[in-house]
Parts: sequence; structure tokens; C-alpha cells
Amino acid sequence: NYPPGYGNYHTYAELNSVVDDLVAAHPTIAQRHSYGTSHEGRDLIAMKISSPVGQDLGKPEVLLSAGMHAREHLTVEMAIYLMRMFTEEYGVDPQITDLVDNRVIWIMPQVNPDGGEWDIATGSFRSWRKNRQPNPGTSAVGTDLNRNFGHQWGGSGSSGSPSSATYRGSAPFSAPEAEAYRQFVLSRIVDGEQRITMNIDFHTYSELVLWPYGYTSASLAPGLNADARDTFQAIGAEMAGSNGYQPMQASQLYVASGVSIDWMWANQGIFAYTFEMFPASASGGGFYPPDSVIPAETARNRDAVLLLTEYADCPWRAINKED
Ligand code: 0X9
Ligand code: ZN
Repeated sequence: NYPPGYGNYHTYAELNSVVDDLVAAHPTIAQRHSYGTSHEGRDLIAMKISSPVGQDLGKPEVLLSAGMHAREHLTVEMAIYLMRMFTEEYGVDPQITDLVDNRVIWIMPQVNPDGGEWDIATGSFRSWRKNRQPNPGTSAVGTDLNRNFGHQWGGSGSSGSPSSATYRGSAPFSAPEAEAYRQFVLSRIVDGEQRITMNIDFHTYSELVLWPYGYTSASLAPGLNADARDTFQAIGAEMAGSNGYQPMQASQLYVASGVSIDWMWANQGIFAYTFEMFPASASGGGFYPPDSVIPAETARNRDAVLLLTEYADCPWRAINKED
């Protein structure tokens, strides 16, 4: 469980209760979906939010994911903020009402529940990052889910050593949590078209808005032409303007291969961003800021998420091009 000063963070069990309570309170606009099972057998949760939630009306879809890295607990709180915002403010806030009527919002609040629970299990933080999958032939545990995705898997900025914090796994999508993420995204291809157009994968920390590619420092690369780059940049800068983060191509931070957003863009054409949340630097608490920051640092991304969700019908609008 969480140490003193962190009691308002949610354990996996508490997260389950939040999801179930929200769905029970808002059954016409929210559903709980399971998109798979973690290595240790935990349910991989996705909340679907739309009005009416039960029908497939062909609306543009957004995926908001969090908790891919175990120790980045603030991102799970970000997902909880968003699940509450989109359900509790429906019929109250006009913009939210309009978005829930005209979009499908998928929220994955904890992509790596085994790692998250392992990080807090002793009552003091373990600084754990990876999942909890064993690696044959070694006692070193875990794969970095954000090096396990299939676009340019195995390249620079990922490790082939199971003991490394950035271990890429034995093969693309060898981690059940990354494979389930992929299968969920593929399941949103309807009539040959990927319904999800936008994604934010929340991480901590450094206060950054990042976009593909991460695997190469080139700003133009196969699958990423000037219009796409300009669109990523325009929406990224707009979101950064709303939360005060710094916007940049992911590889400007550092080159890393097998990251989720590269696969989302290259393989599925989804405008996928990584947000690195609070704090800006280690002096603000690094991966473990106290729970007192949760309200301000989650609300800080409200407008960026609304902006992204607005763009979901046509992201190219950001550069005045329609498709
Ligand atoms: O290294 C990561 O996976 C992300 N940072 S974190 O501190 N949350 O682990 C950043 C991924 C962004 N992509 C690249 N920098 N290429
Ligand atoms: Zn991370």
C-alpha cells in the first residue's frame, strides 16, 4: 500500500471501485470493458464513455491511456480525473456534453497494473518501471512496455538485457499488457477503418508534450510526411499552450525505439502523444510527488484533453487541411 503522504493515490483495488461506481452512477454513458489480462491475471480495464454508450454510431474515437510505467502513479490519477470529468460533467458542462454526445472516449487507467501494485506492495516505493513478467534463463523480471511495441522494435534507446529498466522484451508485443493494448486498438477497426484518431499516453515526469517519431531524430521519416509532422506540431503546441508543458518531437528528448506512440502512428495512423506530467524536474518529487499535488496537476491537463478530443473528427484541421 501507499506510504504516508500518498494515501489519496489509488491502489488497483481502489481504482476498480472508482470505475465500478462511476459506471453504476452513469450507466447510459459509461461502460466497463476488459481488454485483456495482465501477466499476473489482473483485469486490464478500459472505460468507454459516449452517449448513448451502448450503440455504435460511427463517432470518432479517442484513447487516453495511463499507468504504462509502474512508478508513474500520478498518471493513474490523471485517468481517474478524466473518467470523473467526462461522466460527472455530462449534462452540466456544455463542452463536455457535446463531446460525450459526439465522440467515443476510451480510458485505460492502468495499462501495467502488476507493476503498479509491485511498486507499492511493501509500503515503500520500489522505483519499479516494467511489468512483472519473468524472463527465461535469468532472475531479472520485467519488460518495459514502452519499448515492446512493434514499430522499429529493437532499435536505439532500448535494451536487450532483461536486467535493464528499458528491456524491450524477447519480441515485439511479447508482454501480454502491450499485446492486449495492440489488440484493443486493432479491435477498433470497423469496416476497414480505424475509429480511434487521437491518443494520449500519460507518463511522468518532465512536463512535456511529445509526438512521433521517438525512434529517429529525423523529423520526416517513412509514414511521417510534412503535413503529418506539421499537424502533430500544431496540435502539440496548442495543447502545451494550455498546460504550460514544453512541446517537442519525442526523439528530441532522447531516441527510444518500440514506444507506443510510434506504433500507433506508423501502424494505425493515430495522432498519438506522450504527455510527461508533473514535476518539471526531480526537485519536484520526481516519480513520487505527494498526493497533495493530485488535484492541481490532473486538472492542469483538462483543456489539453478537451482540445485533443475536439480534434478527433479531423486532426488535419489544425493545419487547415481536411483529410
Ligand atoms: O522513456 C520513456 O518511455 C518515456 N519517458 S519516461 O520517463 N516516462 O519513461 C518517454 C517516451 C517518449 N519517447 C521518446 N523519448 N522517444
Ligand atoms: Zn513513463
